Amino acid sequence: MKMSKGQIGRQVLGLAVFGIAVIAAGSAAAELGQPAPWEFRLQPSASPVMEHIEWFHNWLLVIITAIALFVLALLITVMVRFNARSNPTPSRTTHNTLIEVAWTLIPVLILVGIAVPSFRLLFLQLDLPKADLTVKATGKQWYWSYAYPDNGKFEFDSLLACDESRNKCEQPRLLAVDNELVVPVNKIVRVQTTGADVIHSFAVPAFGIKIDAIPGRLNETWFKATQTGKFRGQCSELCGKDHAFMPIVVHVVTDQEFTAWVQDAKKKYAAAKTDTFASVAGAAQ
Ligand SMILES: [Cu+2]
Repeated sequence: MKMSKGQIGRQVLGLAVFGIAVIAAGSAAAELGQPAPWEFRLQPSASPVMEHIEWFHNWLLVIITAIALFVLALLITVMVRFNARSNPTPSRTTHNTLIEVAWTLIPVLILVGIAVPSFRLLFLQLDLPKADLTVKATGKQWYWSYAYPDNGKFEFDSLLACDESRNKCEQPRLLAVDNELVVPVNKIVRVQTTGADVIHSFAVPAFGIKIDAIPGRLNETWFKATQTGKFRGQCSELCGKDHAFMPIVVHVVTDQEFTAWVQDAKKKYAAAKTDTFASVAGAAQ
């Protein structure tokens, strides 16, 4: 099928309009703590670590865009100015000290410009600040159990809610649970993860955390939620047939709400499993 210039123009215009619409929808639909249709950017951040990740992501985007444009410009120059027709007798130059020093030094400087903020981010993620609260998340086939070792030692299971069709549920499909992990706002929460059967992974995009939950090991990460609300994540390690059905919901509340919730939770989940707390205490030593 042959297309006229006008038809091609209209198709290109159509694609451009579609592209802009997708970008606009992606940014407009961004909702705190959960994914949105057509979203292609990072979820809005709600923790200092995620803010840093977002900044680093944007910084890398600037660098790679500049490099790609520079290489493209070099390629076009070579193709246009130095092809056999426009440049029939090529120069026989083999060395240029200035250019050789430049193409060694500039990439080194670019790498240093990437490495410094990258290490700073790694330290921020891995160097746990003094925690106000510890929660232990145990990945199980296929749900999470949460334990609160310092707030009265209780533990409960968090199972998928709303697993029927989307119409029957007010909450986002496959991202809602019956018992949410509740934490106070602006407090440093240490998350310890382990697996009861196979490897799972505890991930909440808005907090910038993703950490494997491995049987026989206790992994640690931390977050400080800077806003109240519900923040949703999913198990991020293929862990079996219901891997897609073990979401994570962190409900961030005010201090007073948290204290009240702990009082209720202690009664509700009174049958705490002592072995869980023994392992948390053992790992802390
Ligand atoms: Cu899992």
